[in-house]
Amino acid sequence: MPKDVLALPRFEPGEIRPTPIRKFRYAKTLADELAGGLSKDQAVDLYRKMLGIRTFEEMIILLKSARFNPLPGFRFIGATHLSIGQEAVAVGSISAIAAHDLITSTHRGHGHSIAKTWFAMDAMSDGELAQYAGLDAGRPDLREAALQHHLFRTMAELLGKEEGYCRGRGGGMHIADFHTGHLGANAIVGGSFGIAAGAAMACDKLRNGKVVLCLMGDGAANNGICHEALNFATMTQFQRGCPVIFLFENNQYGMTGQTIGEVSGVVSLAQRGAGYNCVSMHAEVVNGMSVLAVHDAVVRAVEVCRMGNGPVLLECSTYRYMGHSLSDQCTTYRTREEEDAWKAVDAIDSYEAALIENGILTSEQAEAERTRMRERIETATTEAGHATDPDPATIYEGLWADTTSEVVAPELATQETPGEYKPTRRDSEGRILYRHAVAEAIAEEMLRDTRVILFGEDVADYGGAFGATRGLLEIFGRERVFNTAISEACIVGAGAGAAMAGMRPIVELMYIDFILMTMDQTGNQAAKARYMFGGKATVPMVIRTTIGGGKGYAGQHSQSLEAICTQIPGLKVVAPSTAYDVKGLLKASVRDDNPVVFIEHQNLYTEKDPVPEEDYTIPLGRGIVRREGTDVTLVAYSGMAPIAGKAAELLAEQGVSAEVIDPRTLVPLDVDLIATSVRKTGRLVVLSQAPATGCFGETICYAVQRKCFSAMKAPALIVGAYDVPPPMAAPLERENIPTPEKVVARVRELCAR
Ligand SMILES: Cc1ncc(C[n+]2csc(CCOP(=O)(O)OP(=O)(O)O)c2C)c(N)n1
Ligand SMILES: [Mg+2]
Repeated sequence: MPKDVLALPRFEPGEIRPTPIRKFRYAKTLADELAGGLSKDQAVDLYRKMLGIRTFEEMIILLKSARFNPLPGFRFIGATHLSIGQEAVAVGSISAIAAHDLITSTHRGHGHSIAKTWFAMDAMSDGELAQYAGLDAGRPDLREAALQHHLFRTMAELLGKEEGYCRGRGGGMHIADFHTGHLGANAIVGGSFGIAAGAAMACDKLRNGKVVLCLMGDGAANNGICHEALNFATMTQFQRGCPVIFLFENNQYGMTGQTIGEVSGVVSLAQRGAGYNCVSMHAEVVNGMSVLAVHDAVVRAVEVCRMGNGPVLLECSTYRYMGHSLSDQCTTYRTREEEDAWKAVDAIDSYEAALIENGILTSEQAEAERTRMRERIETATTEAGHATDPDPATIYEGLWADTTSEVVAPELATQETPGEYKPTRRDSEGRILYRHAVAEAIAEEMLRDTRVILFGEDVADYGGAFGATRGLLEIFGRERVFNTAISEACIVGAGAGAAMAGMRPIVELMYIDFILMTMDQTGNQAAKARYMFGGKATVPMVIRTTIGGGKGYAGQHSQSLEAICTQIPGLKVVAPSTAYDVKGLLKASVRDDNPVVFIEHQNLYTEKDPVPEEDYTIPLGRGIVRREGTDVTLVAYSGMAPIAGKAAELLAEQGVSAEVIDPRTLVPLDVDLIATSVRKTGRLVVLSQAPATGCFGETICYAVQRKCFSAMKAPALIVGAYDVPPPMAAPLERENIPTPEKVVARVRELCAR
């Protein structure tokens, strides 16, 4: 499919002038806003919410020092990243988005989570609110009680209680409330950029009109995923711009490193917008100490996004009054003079003064607001302190989604495609190639469910580096099959974000070696979201990747890194060895509501076997006996499975009867199938293309020995690669990867014991 823009040689001299970036353009006063339609109630509401955040965080200081009298002896153990001083950013920005819009947040995110759910509750009807907060809809103080409930659940999460928003699995640094559009705080600096970009892309593709507000620290602006996500969101190929607002809450410091003036070369983070698209991402620098200025900027940003012209980059200039955490006394890296200068323009004090000046509140009323807020927070904290500790017996709860998309609503099925779908032509024995099974599985799933999309490097026109997705662009068009930049971290992060926002993405990482570029997004984000957020997030995504080896591609293109994935709870890992299994397992992976790492083997792409044209799935977690035997059990998956088959043939010639098992799925692992076999044969040999030390075979051996140690006639054995990076030279590489002959030799030694 030809690209829209030809890449012709063009050498005309000239200048490229970035669109100017405005700063501090908001020039109105509260009086102007009141004259322009801001109601008195709305004006007070902004004040109340900023007070709510500050008072909440002042309570954390009190708790940390164990001086909150209603909870004598209480030990606060969680993180203490406070946003005191920055309240105008949380309230100003979240007041400007709609209740159904989404946010992502940071380790300093109490304010974001308090504001997001509070504003969302304001927008609920009495019935909705009563249901959400578990209250009686008829009670006269419903809204006040719901607020109290919200503050309680937030504090309960910080204290690690069952009633907390994430059942005490996440704590303050990972608080989320999917019901009100809060996709989660993130303790990895920059961890949410890709998620926000992907969620925004999904909102656009789902045409649900939602905008994503990605709240980030200034320090995060220098993290690699920031660059990848800003580029992802501005890709020219998106016909409608990605509806995401990247909002840098510039409190001047990372932990202690100064963002402007020390650890970056720009004078403003908004300047970065010029590096990403021709409109400088509509970037602006905003006064983050003015709730009205932040509100104004985000209202305009939302408009840009809803018009299909996003993304937008905003930098809100603000300051954190406290240290990075309560263990930081701020004595080494900033001055008292600097702190005082910011406190003199305090967001709450200055706004309160404006409210009084404009006759919205008297100073007595303002004082009463402050007192009332303290009472609310004290009540919420006391109740949270006495809330339920999670039962250790529930430790696994929330890890896996036990649902699938087996049944798809008819309106979600693909009605029309730009091109025609035809199943791959079979040979006379009904066989197709392993790589054709990949494309067929994806096509079938995309037809049955419009939420399934495919993206990654070169997957569209070229069909991926190994041709496994060839033809899908022609059938489904660029809206659903598209290339991304070479941004592995963001490919996975955007997949996770899109999944959290309602799609079912399949993303591709060309080689499993590159998964190391994505480990935060794969291991800390996609894998952990569900558990950390108390079992509420659903992340139905498939990360397709490949193992190579045997082609002289050496250390960075030949590894077998599946154990890196199996080590992280929350990821399912699948590694098929036949075309039949590829189709059935890939389709099951797409339907699974958990993130699945689906590992294909490059050397098997051109192998053929019979694959039905019909729709079928193979349940994840079920292995298969490839060959029956009585003397030894050989376990092998992916590229090692055919090696095990060959070894079994050679062993048979020598009078040794080997049973061959292909687990097909590594997580969950079909331990029972292997243990049943080992009980019969008494011997276990696992083949591993990965270096033997730390390989997934070790996990298999341990799991099986735990089940049937007494039936074993010899210790379990791994025939694996050496503990070296894969070497390039053919003799070295041949030596490194297990061969049938090597397996035979080791099995014979084992049987002779
Ligand atoms: C990837 C990563 N690196 C380092 C840290 C340790 N750390 C936690 S917060 C922080 C500073 C973040 O600065 P910024 O993004 O400006 O947010 P702020 O703390 O100012 O709100 C650091 C270095 C981390 N959590 N994650
Ligand atoms: Mg900062």
